[in-house]
Amino acid sequence: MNQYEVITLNEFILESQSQFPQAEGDLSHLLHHVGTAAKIVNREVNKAGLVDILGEIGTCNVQGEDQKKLDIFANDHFINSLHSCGEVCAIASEENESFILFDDDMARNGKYVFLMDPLDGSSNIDVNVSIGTIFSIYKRKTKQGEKATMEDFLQPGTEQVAAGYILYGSSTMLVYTTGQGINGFTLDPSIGEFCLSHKKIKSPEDGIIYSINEGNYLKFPAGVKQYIKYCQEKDVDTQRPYSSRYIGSLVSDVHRNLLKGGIFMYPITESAPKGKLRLLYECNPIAFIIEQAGGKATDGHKRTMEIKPSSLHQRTPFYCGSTNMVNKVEEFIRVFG
Ligand code: AHM
Ligand code: MG
Repeated sequence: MNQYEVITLNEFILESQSQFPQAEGDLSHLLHHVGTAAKIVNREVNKAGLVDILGEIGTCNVQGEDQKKLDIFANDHFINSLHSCGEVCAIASEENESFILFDDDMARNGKYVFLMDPLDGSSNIDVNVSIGTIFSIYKRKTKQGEKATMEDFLQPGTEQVAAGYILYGSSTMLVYTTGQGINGFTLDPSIGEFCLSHKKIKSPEDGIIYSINEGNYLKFPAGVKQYIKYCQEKDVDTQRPYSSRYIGSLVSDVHRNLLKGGIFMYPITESAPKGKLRLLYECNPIAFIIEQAGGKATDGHKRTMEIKPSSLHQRTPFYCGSTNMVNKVEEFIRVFG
């Protein structure tokens, strides 16, 4: 690659596919459609302040949270785009109580199920702060041609064939993995293409950033409180005190920590005894990305991707980021609970 060569997302996807002669191109086709949907959502996110698309639409999603107009827009666009690509037989979304079954002939033959949080960090929309989309792709368990069932969705994260996120930030980025490391693409608005900008991202083993909603401090388990204290203590060798950074948008917090080194934590609290974040379409895809970058993602005790899911909107506590930092908080949880 010379210094002037630009590799677009689509070129990269095709090039990666060509390294696997047995690949049929269906996953590539699907990823291409994810990129297209991301561009359309990005366009709306960018003009959200200009048109009357901000604010709540007055309905609630399945978690009882207010839905924003952009959430719905993103949800609809991803669903439509993935339906039309024909590779996906069903979709599960944070915004829909049960999964959406595509029951036409073409989609029934789709090999994959797609899970997503179409617009994560939605409390940030109205205030022009970064938000994201998270997605996770599995091969279906049921046979092609049959109707997809819940069994297709309730697979452990270790079975993911691809996962990624789109970050709508100061620039828009798409980061994804198919299990061969992770790569990041930045949207060049002048040509309307995602271009390879972050090749083979590696998570630093250590970091000096911790990200957690400290407003919940009093409700945290003792081990997490102790770990926060550890982060704040002075120690020259480990460069403590660490910096506290929390955007309140999982994608943005994880992306920053992935590039700079750090830990993101969303523990159980008294009011959320199972944690807040959803296993299937928030934690598993992020865990796949983080692990592919050499980092670690757990529920405080065990590997996130090995949790056997029992329901679509299942929640889990989540600790992810630089391996040594995640090991450290696990140590505190083991000792103090
Ligand atoms: P959302 O999917 O409803 O936007 O909620 C998920 C978000 C994550 O992006 C973020 O890490 C977390 O919720 C923030 O929660 P809190 O405001 O409790 O800190
Ligand atoms: Mg979310």
